[in-house]
Amino acid sequence: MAFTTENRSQATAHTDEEIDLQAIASRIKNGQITRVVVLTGAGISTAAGIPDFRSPNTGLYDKLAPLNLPYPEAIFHISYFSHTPEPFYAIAQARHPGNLKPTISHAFIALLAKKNVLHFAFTQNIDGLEQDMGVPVDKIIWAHGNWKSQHCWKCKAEYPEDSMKKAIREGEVPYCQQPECGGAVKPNVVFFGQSLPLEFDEKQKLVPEADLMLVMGTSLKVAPCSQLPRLVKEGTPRVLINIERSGDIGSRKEDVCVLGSCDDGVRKFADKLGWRDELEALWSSVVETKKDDREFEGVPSLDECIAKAARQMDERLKISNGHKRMLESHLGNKLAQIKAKPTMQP
Ligand code: CNA
Repeated sequence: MAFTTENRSQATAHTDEEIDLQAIASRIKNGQITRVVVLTGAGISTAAGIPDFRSPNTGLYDKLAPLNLPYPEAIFHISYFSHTPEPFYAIAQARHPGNLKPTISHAFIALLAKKNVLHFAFTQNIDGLEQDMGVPVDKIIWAHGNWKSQHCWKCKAEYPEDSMKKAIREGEVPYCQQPECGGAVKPNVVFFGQSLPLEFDEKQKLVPEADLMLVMGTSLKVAPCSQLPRLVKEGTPRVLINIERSGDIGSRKEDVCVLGSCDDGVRKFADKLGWRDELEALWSSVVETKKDDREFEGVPSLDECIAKAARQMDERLKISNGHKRMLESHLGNKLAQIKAKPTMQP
């Protein structure tokens, strides 16, 4: 990214990325940047204890191997869920955000709103931690939905919150209570193969209005959110804070890639903005007061849930193989009896 040569010569001890971030921070402070559009993904919540999808070894897709799914994404695909919801609910208790607290990266988005520079935020996350952190609900879209409500995937009837929590806590599939339906209940998260909320199309029109786009904690591999950074006008800076490079960020001269953890990245950005103390105070005030959801006390870890589900699926497979062998032998005996008995022939 090329800002002024003055910026660069003033801070020769700093990396290019720090100089660029400082230049952007100065433009926010002096009011040249007032419309920040944020796009976030699973990487802003890994520090809260929720694994992302694709990080090697720690990501959910690698952890799901013992379940022998047709492919890892199947657990979140609507066509797989519609006939086999068990694996989703087997791990749901460990992924439910009941007892999780927002990270300082969530707090940074809330602070942008407090400073009146948050134009709009798009999150692909379903944990709802932005809301817990106080990001105003009219400034954010949960593009992939969240866990805060649920309905039957088949007849779309609402399902009570307390029954849902009980099912998740026990690792059981909740079924619709409507007469003659019996469909599996699904939290209102968008599965692969489902449409995004209707307002997504409307909200994405806000992206070209941005005078800064901040992308955090996403591999930019899931469409259509992965396409949002391309809607930013040429000449407008895009800042990526992520462990690795993602999407096409870095391909434009105005792009800044701050590689490393999201929490370190936002702290660095807040230092340059002179907002660090305010950021830490805002975060602590929420984290210290957020009450644990007692329903989720002592739930097993994700690894324990996966190991248990793998054992159960193995058991079921043995049972269904047993049934198959029993049926085969039963049919074999019947056929032998039929062959042995003379039947009436014309
Ligand atoms: P992803 O494809 O797993 O990518 C995550 C990205 O974040 C990767 O590039 C990682 O390198 C990076 N990353 C991980 N931890 C950190 C960290 N601490 N600091 C900086 N970078 C980090 O996930 P995406 O969000 O890109 O994919 C979109 C999917 C993920 C959506 O459908 C979500 O619903 C889904 N998801 C959501 C959650 C959640 O709600 N917390 C968790 C897991 C997956």
